[in-house]
Amino acid sequence: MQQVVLAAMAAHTILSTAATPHSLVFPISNNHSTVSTSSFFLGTSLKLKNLSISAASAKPLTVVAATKKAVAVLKGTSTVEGVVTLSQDDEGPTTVNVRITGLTPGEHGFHLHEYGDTTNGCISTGPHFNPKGLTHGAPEDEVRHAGDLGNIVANAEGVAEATIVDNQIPLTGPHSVVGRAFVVHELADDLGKGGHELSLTTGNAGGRLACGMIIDVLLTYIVCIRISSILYQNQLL
Ligand SMILES: [Cu+2]
Ligand SMILES: [Zn+2]
Repeated sequence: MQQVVLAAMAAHTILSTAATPHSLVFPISNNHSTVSTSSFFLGTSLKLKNLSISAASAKPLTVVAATKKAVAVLKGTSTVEGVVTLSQDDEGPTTVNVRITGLTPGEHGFHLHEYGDTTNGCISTGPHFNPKGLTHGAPEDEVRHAGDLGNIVANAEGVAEATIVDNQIPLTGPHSVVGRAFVVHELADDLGKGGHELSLTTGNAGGRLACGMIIDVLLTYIVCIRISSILYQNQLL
């Protein structure tokens, strides 16, 4: 529940500070949003899905080309934590804003891993997101995992801030990264060029310090309002 609250706070911040106007059109055509958050919000997403379908049948749906936004709150077993926000205009590249604290100064591998599952800690997020079945590489390489976002660099205070623009991590469509997870690593990613036995799978980036599932901002916001209203109606708030 703490993660839901954190995500809601992050979602609220993004929605209230967004430069572009937001359309409150539920992403009905975007099936993955509902599917990917179903484990997170249990039955509530089902209610939302039904709501959206009845709303769609009541009046014609206007499809608005809008900026898609997502967020991930990264946590681990150490003091490392952070927030990552993603935005994508239409079919363009995805812009990723990263702020992670509690790191040792220097480079840390930063990847998008396949699963949003953190049941057994960051190990449950699986391997790097790799829909094309390629080997590990640098973000600018032709041959890379889609999830290979290179390194982020922590300053002397242990804070890493970065803005990454990438074409292989869309927020919609069959290769959408919503529901997957970011992972920040203990060591630098050698970008596939270190000659280590792990270079071509993980970049030999060492342990997983913190991780967090990528969630749809607008959907989370709507779900959290709905949960709040249910709690209020039942006099639990
Ligand atoms: Cu990784
Ligand atoms: Zn990789």
